Amino acid sequence: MRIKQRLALGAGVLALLLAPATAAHAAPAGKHCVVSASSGAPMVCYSSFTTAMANATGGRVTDAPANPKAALNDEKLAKKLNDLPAKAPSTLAAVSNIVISVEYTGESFGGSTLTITGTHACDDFLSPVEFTMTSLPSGWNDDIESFKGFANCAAMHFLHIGATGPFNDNGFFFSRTSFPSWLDDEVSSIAWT
Ligand SMILES: [Ca+2]
Ligand SMILES: [Ca+2]
Repeated sequence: MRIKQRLALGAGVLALLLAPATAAHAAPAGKHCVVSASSGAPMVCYSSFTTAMANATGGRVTDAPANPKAALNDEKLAKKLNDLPAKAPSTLAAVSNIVISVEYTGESFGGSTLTITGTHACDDFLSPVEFTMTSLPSGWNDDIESFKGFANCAAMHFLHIGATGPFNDNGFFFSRTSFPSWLDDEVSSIAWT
């Protein structure tokens, strides 16, 4: 079994253990942003998650559910996003239009969203790390409470900027419905592998 397959099983068990009863924080509503982990282009925000996802994918996924919580429980959407790396880009899609994760301001995929794109899928190995965001875009520092990875990318969320140091959550996950209390609303950088 490859390392990341074991990781997927472990994350599933952990997700059950961490399943929250209620949202701990009131998340700002109606903001759906897209940013590249690779290009350095500025973040762009939309009022609609469907529009954000269409832009994140270069027009290849135009029918994402408007409710981002429903969207992340939608296996058809997950399959479309996970299949993006294998598809030839359309004339609209840039090479960077692969969704590697969706970050949420609320627990259990609630609240506002930050869709993060990369140039390719992640491989099956934890090392090397494919993408690193050493700080988060404006308004997103210390505001993330859950996330889901795509394109085979597992993420490690860090307490501080720089994606280094001992105070990270010590593991890569494909999805988390909540973070431990010391990292809840405290994420300041992210790495994907
Ligand atoms: Ca922090
Ligand atoms: Ca890797």
